[in-house]
Amino acid sequence: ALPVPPMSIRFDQSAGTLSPEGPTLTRRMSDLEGLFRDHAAWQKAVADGDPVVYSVISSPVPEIDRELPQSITTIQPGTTAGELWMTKGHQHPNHQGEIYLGISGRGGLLMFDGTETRWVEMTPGTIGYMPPGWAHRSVNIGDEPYSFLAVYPGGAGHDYGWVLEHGMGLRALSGTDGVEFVDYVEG
Ligand code: S6P
Ligand code: ZN
Repeated sequence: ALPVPPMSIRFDQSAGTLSPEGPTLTRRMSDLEGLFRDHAAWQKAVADGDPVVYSVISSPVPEIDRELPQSITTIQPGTTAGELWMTKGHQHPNHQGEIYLGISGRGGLLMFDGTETRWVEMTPGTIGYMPPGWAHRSVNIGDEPYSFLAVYPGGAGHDYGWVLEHGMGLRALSGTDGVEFVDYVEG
């Protein structure tokens, strides 16, 4: 990855693009294996068209030490057996902090340090802060796409295995009065 000059980066919300742009990523249901509590419902959703659950567009700032890359994640609204659609979730291997800024829609930021779970509700304008050592997952709690900006240390890395192994403490389900939380293991 090459260094980039000082620049302005434009987010076009209706087109869903950043310019200049960096890598983009699309995560479908099939990419979320082992994350939903109801495995059969997950399998059925994969067989049933394998919908896009979220996408991530990035600026060209490289993911290397001392840089500050940014990306915008958009999670589609939906549930799988009552569990709200979400990102895979990860831990930064070298325990570095990160910030999110809510852009549109309604979401939540679930954080887990291996012992405690915290939930931060995210609406447009909310800055969510993830201290070093807190794994994080984003959840769409509304009925429209939920988008947020992430700014993170370029050397932070993404450990997805940590979440597969330790979970996130709680799961976010769609309840009659909004979000309902259940224990991660028992569901
Ligand atoms: C990166 C930051 C976000 C996520 C994105 C997708 O540190 O936290 O850009 O990568 O929201 O989530 P995930 O868990 O699939 O990487
Ligand atoms: Zn992160």
